[in-house]
Amino acid sequence: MSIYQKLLEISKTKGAGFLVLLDPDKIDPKKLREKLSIFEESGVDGILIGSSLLLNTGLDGIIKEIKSSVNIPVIIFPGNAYQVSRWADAILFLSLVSGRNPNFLIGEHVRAASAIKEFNLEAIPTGYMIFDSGKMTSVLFMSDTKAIPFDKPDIAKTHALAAQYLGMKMIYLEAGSGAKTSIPDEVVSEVKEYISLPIIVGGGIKDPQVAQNKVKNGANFLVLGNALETNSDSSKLKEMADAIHFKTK
Ligand code: 1GP
Repeated sequence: MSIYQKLLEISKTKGAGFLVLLDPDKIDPKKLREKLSIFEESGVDGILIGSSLLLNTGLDGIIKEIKSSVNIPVIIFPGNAYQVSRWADAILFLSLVSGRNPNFLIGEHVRAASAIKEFNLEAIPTGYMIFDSGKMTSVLFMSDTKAIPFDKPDIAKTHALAAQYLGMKMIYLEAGSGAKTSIPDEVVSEVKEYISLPIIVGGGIKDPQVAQNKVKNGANFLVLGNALETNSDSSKLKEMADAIHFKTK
């Protein structure tokens, strides 16, 4: 079964998937294995790895280590064409459709394509949409694009639909890592009603109730990064996983 199929299955059986984003620059190698086993035990469904700006040159080694520690999918969430590794299960092949920067619509993709083929890495075409959470996030700065305002759901809907017509298999609604405010529930539900693709929501989600509301409004996957870097004890994680998987509880 492809990783994409596996993700769809998770969303179907659990109501939504809980994905954790690991930023290679913030990983403490001494604590990685322990952290990963807590993730898996607590009900995390998959690991995303990548960063808008990556300083660490050891991505391959980190992914290899993650893969040897967990049985859940390990998926690259790349900030550019250098973030490709043969050790991952798949890569979100992101096209930054909310922007008009050709480099992130097709440029980095061309640079990465031959390595993805050589590594036999599953590419999951994903329409990536950045929203304005009221703060200049790394992804917005590094991509040199404009963000969609939270109060313009029509702009969000039509971008998502265009991405669907372009053949994307998923839509990622991104408030940016460390965003002050996560994507509003109304934006999630309006996009959900307008398109037929699975929706990933990330950026600024810290609270289980906030996460659950996104699922109730149509999110198929939630991505958490920052909140788990500071607090990843197993009871908090379990609480978050239960909130996201509430349909099966
Ligand atoms: C960023 O959506 C992810 O790409 C996660 O964001 O770090 O704010 O959880 P946080």
